Amino acid sequence: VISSSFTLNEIRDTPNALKRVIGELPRIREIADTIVNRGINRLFLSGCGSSFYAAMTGHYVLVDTKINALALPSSELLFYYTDAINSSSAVIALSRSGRTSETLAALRKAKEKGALTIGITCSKDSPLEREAHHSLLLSIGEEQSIVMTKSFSSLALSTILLCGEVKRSIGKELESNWIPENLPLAASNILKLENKVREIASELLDKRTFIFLGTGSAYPIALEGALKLMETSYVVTKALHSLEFRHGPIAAVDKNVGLIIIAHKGKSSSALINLIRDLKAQKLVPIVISNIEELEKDIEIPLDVNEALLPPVVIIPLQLMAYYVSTLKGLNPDKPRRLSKFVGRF
Ligand code: F1P
Repeated sequence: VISSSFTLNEIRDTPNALKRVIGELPRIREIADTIVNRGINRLFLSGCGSSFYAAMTGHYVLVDTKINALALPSSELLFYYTDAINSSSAVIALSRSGRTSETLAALRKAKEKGALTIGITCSKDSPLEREAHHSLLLSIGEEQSIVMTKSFSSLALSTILLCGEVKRSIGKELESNWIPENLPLAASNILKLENKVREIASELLDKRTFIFLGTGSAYPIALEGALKLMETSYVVTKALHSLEFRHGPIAAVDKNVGLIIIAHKGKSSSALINLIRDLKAQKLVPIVISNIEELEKDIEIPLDVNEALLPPVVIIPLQLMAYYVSTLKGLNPDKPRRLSKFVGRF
């Protein structure tokens, strides 16, 4: 195991990055007010790869409002949705580098169509930062790693907060368990489970396929956890909405398949408890990441806040798992084959 890995250091730096993002709340409120004052009724949340999954996390915050929020990969937004973009739309484009080709193309098209454009990026003076009508720069320290870790958590948190502030700005009260301030400490606490995650990873080295399950805001985490493992460990992975697992995919599972479920406390808790019980009855024993009291857990999520706020913290054990599966297999997660920090043309 390489001890000087960028990736590992960057995962460990997530609590600081999350503090930085929370420090941006005044700017985030300003942007949210701009969106609401413009009378926006349709919000497109967009990015590529990990940035797309970060964009997805914001969507859940607005489902109970009159704003129609839709998360799409930038390419899909560009190819199939531009006819739906007009001056009542806002496009929120996320990109660590601020240079991803599809994301920039979608942003430019949206501007042409009269939409309000918001860029969220970690890269100062990048085209995204310069060209969006309003941009939010996340100064979380350079991320050297090719795969996104603390930048994913930061982009996700900023999007969740932005959608939360949009909700507040249209006059909807945020729930009493909307406590983003608790996230940095929870991130530090979950990082203390690193040795446990490493142990779990060491038992997964012979698996050829992995299935990640999550409901609601844990679904983008399942997607990002699955992506992290593919990028670092070159295994085939799939993410599903948890209950969809029983509608077909369960047939394909055998001892070569690793099964991981993020069972977070919220609207689907009791269904998840039943699902896990049924799986165990069929001798399918998933790795359980959870903050539901009644469940036996492999990794406990040390956080009890609104479920929409969980993604930036809950992704951490999955990032560590990807890191350790990769290094224990003798691979180098700092340099995944065929990948570069961003894709510059399509
Ligand atoms: C997006 C991204 C990364 C991925 C890969 C290529 O980059 O898809 O998520 O790890 O290395 O680029 P960005 O738009 O966030 O800079």
